[in-house]
Amino acid sequence: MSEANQYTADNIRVLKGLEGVRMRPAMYVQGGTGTDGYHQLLTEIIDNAIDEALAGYAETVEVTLMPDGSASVKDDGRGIPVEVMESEGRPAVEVIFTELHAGGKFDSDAYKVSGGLHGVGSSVVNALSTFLEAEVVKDGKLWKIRFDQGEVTFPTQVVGDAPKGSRGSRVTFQPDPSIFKDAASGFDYDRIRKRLRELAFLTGGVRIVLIDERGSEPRREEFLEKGGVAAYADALAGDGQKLYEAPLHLASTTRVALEDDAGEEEIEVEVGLMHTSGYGQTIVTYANMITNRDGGTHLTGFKSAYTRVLNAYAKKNNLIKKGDPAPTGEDFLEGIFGVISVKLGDPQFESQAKVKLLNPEAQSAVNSVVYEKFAEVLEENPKVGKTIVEKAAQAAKAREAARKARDLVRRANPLENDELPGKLADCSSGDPANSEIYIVEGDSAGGSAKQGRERRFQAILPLRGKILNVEKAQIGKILKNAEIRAMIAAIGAGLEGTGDDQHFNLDEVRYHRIIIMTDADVDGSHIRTLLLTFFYRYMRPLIDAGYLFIAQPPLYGIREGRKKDLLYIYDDAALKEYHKNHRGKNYEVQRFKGLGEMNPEQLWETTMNPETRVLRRVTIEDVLNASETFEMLMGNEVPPRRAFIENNADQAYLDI
Ligand code: TSJ
Repeated sequence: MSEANQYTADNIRVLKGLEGVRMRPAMYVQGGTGTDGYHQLLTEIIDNAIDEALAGYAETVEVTLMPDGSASVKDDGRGIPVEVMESEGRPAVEVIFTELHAGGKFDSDAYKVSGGLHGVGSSVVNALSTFLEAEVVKDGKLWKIRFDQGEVTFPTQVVGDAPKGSRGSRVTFQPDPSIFKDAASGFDYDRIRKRLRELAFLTGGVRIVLIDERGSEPRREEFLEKGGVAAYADALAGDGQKLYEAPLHLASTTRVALEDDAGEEEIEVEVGLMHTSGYGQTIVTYANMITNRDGGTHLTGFKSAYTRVLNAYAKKNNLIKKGDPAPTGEDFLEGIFGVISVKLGDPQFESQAKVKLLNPEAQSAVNSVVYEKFAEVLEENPKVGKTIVEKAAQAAKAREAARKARDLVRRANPLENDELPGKLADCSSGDPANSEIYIVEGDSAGGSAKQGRERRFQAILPLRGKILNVEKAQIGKILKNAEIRAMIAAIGAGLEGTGDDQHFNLDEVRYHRIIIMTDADVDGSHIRTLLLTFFYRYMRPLIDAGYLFIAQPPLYGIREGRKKDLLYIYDDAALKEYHKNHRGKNYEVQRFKGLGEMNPEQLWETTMNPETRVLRRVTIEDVLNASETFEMLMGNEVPPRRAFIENNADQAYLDI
């Protein structure tokens, strides 16, 4: 082939590749063509800039959301290479944005710890964008290349001079709305903000700026977390009572053997810890900056080394009194806030959603780093070691005491016998698959629900007032709480996570739809959060099985003129829409503050009738997002908790 023919053939091959991406976008973008996939494009570009910073060449990464739906990502690094690549006969920057498998130097070891789509990523973004522009500043020159629908429309060239000493890359792109049809609302500021805040913690020292140019006033926020994962753990602990001053930071890069004699690999391990006087366990895990909500090998490696170090430390320093129960691994973890971050070459996950890390080498890496560094930290900070062990010893004693108490009251304990709670209005069907239970806030709404329900398959359990925050109470106290006992007894399948031999048995669940129904106000969302936390900690299989739901009562009732029937409106967006379409303003809007404001018929009609109601199935993500810890940390509002709940009460469980 002549050189010219070779070039043409190459171009055709490239276009075919990108055409394939446009034809089957969901095959190339995790998250598909909806809102998730749309944001994944931005994540991919951001990760490339973050990589440059992590490699030590850039200090700042800036993300700007534009009024035309485009986004721009800028760094002050070395600049995307623009020189013509010998192997390809084209500028590197063009290859990066057009070759599905950008090979060679871009797959190099130094450049592959990003959480993005790796290699294929940037070209996939290009293929799915109406336009993409890359600007590169290096050696005093500004370079530019532009693509429209993936095709080069402005070839790589110098377009001007750049200020002396300036350098970096900027990529601007606009996701193609004809591909992302379900992502009409564009980039979600809060979602991106949350990710950037997370990245600031995970990169420890990279300055990340978010600018929104879409509103009437531009908005700008800066994230910089020099303390890295330790600052992250500290922030997670929030205003909980901390057991020592400075969060612990364990970090090292270690070389571990791969399985099947596949050689060795360097793995970067970073752990941040803060212990509190609370009773919950919050450990968040990341592989290559992707969160893994089900943990995996890194978490396993952490727990075993952590327990080993503390056991050895307690023994060596005689910290457990003779006759006292020995703390278990779980006891040592009581009240902990932790962040585990690993960076490895070829992360393997259990599912597409990357919820669980599988690499065995990550387990040995975390294990060895934590074993060495945690032991060192305790040696250097004997007060910290003593405090952690004393807290665990306390936990072990409390666990023992709770077990003894439970043994004593076993007869009268609704956890172990079949007696149903008095306030439960059970349904008559005995078939769990066709039975549902409404857990209702307040006796009065409970009363309406009892009257309004379809008795055959709908059971009602009213709860009185606030429910216990299970994150802040010891198991013995949790098991004594009347509201919690009533729920356990009504659901009928026990509970787990109590640190002894009890288990939750999904097969024994008496209702396959468990529906949380709370008021649409601040207290209502707080109660809902507490209930979600309870189900997450003690009946998680219920959530995994998809049995847990949130009822969606209407927020407003609209009376039009003299019409007798109310028109129900379920969210603020719908109300806005209604206002827009009814400018005569001959109608009256009533806001339902509580379920109690509806009579039994209304409650049935709007919220309980399976033919017309909308239920929201609860996912693990919902629970994690709703947990107070994450709200306080990642939420947007300044007096964090209540304001956040208030602002997001109606959105907290929407899949956005
Ligand atoms: F995604 C992307 F490719 F479009 C992209 C890349 C987007 C953004 C916003 C930044 C980047 C990027 C890439 N910033 N910095 C770099 N650096 C390199 O690609 C680079 C530069 C120099 C050398 C070298 O060996 O001299 C190597 C690399 C990988």
